[in-house]
Amino acid sequence: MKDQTILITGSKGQIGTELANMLKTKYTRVITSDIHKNEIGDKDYVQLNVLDKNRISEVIGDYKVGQIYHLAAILSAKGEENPTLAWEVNLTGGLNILDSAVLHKVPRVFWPSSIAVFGPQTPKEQTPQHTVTDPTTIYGITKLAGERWSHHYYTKKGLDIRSLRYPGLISYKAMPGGGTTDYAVEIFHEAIKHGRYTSFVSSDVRLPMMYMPDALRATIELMEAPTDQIKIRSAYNVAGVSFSPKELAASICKVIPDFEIDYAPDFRDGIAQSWPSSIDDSQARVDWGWKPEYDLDQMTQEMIKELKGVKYSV
Ligand code: VAH
Repeated sequence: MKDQTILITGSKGQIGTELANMLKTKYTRVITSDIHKNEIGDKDYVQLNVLDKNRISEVIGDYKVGQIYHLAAILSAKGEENPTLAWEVNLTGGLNILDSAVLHKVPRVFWPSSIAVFGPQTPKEQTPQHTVTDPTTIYGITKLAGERWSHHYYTKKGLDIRSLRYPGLISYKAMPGGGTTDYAVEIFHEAIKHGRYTSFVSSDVRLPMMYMPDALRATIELMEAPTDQIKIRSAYNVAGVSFSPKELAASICKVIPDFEIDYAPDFRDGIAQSWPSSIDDSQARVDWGWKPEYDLDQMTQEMIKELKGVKYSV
């Protein structure tokens, strides 16, 4: 058990929920935080609004935080519906965290980016680590700006900040909120409950995705890598599996043969079409030994097994 105190923001979200549990098995103390009240009376939970710079500094100082995982963010679809809020939470909130980390000399900070930093002019297949980034969503703009600020805080202020361009993340323990890739989580719940799903992303739009266990391992492996192995201080490309709604439905049919999908694309289809289809993560593999472990069918089988067991007990 490493003798350090970890602070997680956005700990009630899709990633934070699971990352907190994993870090609690590795570190002496994990302080979870989110904007919501603490209904369950967890003594190591702090209600924290990332726009409250003074409170952030107070929490980091009081708990002598050794690492920060800053996950609080407004995702792509919700960000299009409320651009100002997305910019405030994702950028101003992020800079509040970085400034407090510098002030309190926090040894390491994780602030994730996303494949949403890529856009229509980005090469679609095997998108390189260094390439055109022309995001069309507010979320993607905030994540690209966040990458450049991270590089600035590393080179000019000596902050050991690390980041990953997360693909769409698939998990069964906590629901995603307000994203475009949420379809790839909803589909499993609907497949089990109703045997059918109407996708808001068109059938042939392939997107880079990753099963949550791979994403959590990538995050912790990046944060625990020796400093001299980290050559990218904007954000690393990482890849898991790429698939389209049609390919995901075919994988589900191998477990639930009668499952049916149909399509009603909405504005989120346009967002998905602006993103790459697959990611070249060779630099992460070389620098700190990244390698995914789940393929599409392994993810599908585990998602359905766990949801049937945990949530729907069918
Ligand atoms: C979203 N799940 O859909 C997030 C993610 C690449 C997508 O950033 O907005």
